[in-house]
Amino acid sequence: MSAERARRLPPGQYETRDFPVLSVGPTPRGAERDWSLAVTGAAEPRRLDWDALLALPSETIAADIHCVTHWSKLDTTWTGVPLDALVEPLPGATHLLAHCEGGYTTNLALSDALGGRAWIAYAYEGEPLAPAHGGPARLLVPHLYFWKSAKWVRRLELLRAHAPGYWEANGYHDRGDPWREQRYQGDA
Ligand SMILES: Nc1nc2c(c(=O)[nH]1)N[C@H]1C(S)=C(S)[C@@H](COP(=O)(O)O)O[C@H]1N2
Ligand SMILES: [Mo]
Repeated sequence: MSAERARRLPPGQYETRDFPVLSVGPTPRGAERDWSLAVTGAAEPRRLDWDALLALPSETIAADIHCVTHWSKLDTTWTGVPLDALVEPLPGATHLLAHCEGGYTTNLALSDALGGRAWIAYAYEGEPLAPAHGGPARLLVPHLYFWKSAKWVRRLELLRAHAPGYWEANGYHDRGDPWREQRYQGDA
C-alpha cells in the first residue's frame, strides 16, 4: 500500500477492497414508495416521503469508511442530503437517536450530526443504494465508526440528553471516533 493510503488508515485498521455487509438482523424489504423519514422530539416534527427527499438539494460525498471490526474502505462515493436540511433542533436539543426498520438504533451528538458531517444517503457510486447496504436510504457519518451509519433509517429522534443506541448499550463507545480509537465504553 502507498504511504499516502497508509496514512488514511486510523490506528488498528486494515484496508479492504470489498464492501462487507454487517447487519444485526435480516435485510428489510423496504420499497421506496413506502419509505418515509420522520424527525421527532426536540424539533419541529416533520415527515418526508421519498419524493420529498429527492427534491432536496443533494451532495456527492467522497469518504473513507471505518468499521470497528477493523476494516476500512477508502474512496467511497455517495449521494445524499445533509442532515442540516432535515433537522431544525429546538433550543436544548443535544443528541439524536436514529431508529431503523428492524429495530436497530444508534445515537449521535448533534455536533457530529450537523455542520455538514452527516447525510441521508440514497446512492452509492452513482447507483441506487443496495438493500443490503441500507437501501433505499441510510445514515452516512463517515468521520465516526461505521456502526453510526444506520441502515434503513426511518426516524431521527431529537433528544435533550445522551441516550445509548444498540451498540452503545452493548459496550461500544458513545462517540466512536476512529482516529482516537474510541471502540469501547471506557476508551478515552
Ligand atoms: N439498521 C442497521 N444499520 C447498521 C447496522 C445494522 O446492523 N443495522 N450495522 C452497522 C455496522 S456495525 C456497520 S459496520 C455498517 C455496515 O454497513 P454495510 O453493511 O453497508 O457495510 O452498518 C451499520 N448500520
Ligand atoms: Mo461495524
